[in-house]
Amino acid sequence: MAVLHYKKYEELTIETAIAYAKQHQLIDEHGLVQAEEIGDGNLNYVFRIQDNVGNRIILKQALPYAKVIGASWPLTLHRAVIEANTLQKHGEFVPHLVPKVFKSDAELAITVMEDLSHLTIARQGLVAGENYPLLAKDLAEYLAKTSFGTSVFGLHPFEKKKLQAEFSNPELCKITEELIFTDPYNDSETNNFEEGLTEAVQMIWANEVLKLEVAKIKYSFLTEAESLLHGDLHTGSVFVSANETKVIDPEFAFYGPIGFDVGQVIANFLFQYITRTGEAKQFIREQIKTVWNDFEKNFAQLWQTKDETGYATIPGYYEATIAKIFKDSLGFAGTELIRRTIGLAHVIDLDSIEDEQVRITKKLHTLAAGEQLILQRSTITTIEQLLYIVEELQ
Ligand code: SR1
Ligand code: MG
Repeated sequence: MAVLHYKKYEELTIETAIAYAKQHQLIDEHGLVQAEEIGDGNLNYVFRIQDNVGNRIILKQALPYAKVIGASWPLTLHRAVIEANTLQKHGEFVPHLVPKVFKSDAELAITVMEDLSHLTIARQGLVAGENYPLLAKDLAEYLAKTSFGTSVFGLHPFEKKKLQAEFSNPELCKITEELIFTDPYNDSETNNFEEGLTEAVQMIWANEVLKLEVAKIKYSFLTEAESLLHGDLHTGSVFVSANETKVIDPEFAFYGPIGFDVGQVIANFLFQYITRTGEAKQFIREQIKTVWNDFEKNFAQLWQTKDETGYATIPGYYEATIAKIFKDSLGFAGTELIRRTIGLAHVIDLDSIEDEQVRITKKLHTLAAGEQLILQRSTITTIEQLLYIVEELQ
């Protein structure tokens, strides 16, 4: 057996990951073990390890660079601590919707957690045509309970400020600031789009009205420390089955505007809404309505029952707050639609469409929807209106 004597960070191999798990009694020390590296994300190693007496764990290690780019893009290891602490903090509000954390090791940037491999990554399942009846409802509950519970509406301001400092995550936020709010609107090297989109992309780069609105949305992301967000809540960050949902991977967590997480969820359902047809499309339509309506229902209930700071007693404040979150969500959803189509990090919902003509048409639809959500975010007031606008752009 490989023996670990780490004093400082070192990248794990399958052998040393097993050795680590044994040393820390996370699996049976003497039994037979199976392990594989299953990470398919952009940033980390993910080892699934199981022994022959029924223990199964996930051992995730942050790399000191972005795996998707290579060593030329260094990245803080502290994100592993942010991830483990966020899973635990969010777990206080929605224990059934996040994986259990067994161990967090800041030195080696390791988080050991519950193995969820009986579930499917939501994006993969959705792209394969699956429908998950609980997904939208569960995500709405996660969004409402984590955002309310970590905001000044649900926490004493001292506690909120303490958490805000603890979850400072500037390097990961910088990735979002550049990849979502800056690069897609400029001729940046990180952009990645196919030739058939060139004209549309150049129109985005030349659209000063759009760029002004994106600048305002970016400012909100940079400055509005409302709640402890997941920070990267796309459908690749969710494990799901017909009767279970688990939100994973909150390494981008930070204190930001509530609408950022909500908007990312809506946008990632919109990729499915735009790419599906017929009944399957209608199913997603209902899921998108559920995301917003259940988010609002949960948030309103918390507002009425768990108000920490007295805002619930001020007539009109709830309405103003929820309207702001809705408007922010539309703006953030719009920027997510655009960046996933022409920026660095794409989605298989679009890229896996084999027919080039269909793929380009869907991507143009996504770009148009993104633009309209950004530009009309102050005048769209209901989720049905949003869906109508997206549909009309077809
Ligand atoms: C270099 S990281 C690229 C993207 O992957 C992550 O999941 C985030 O979405 C980030 O924007
Ligand atoms: Mg991730």
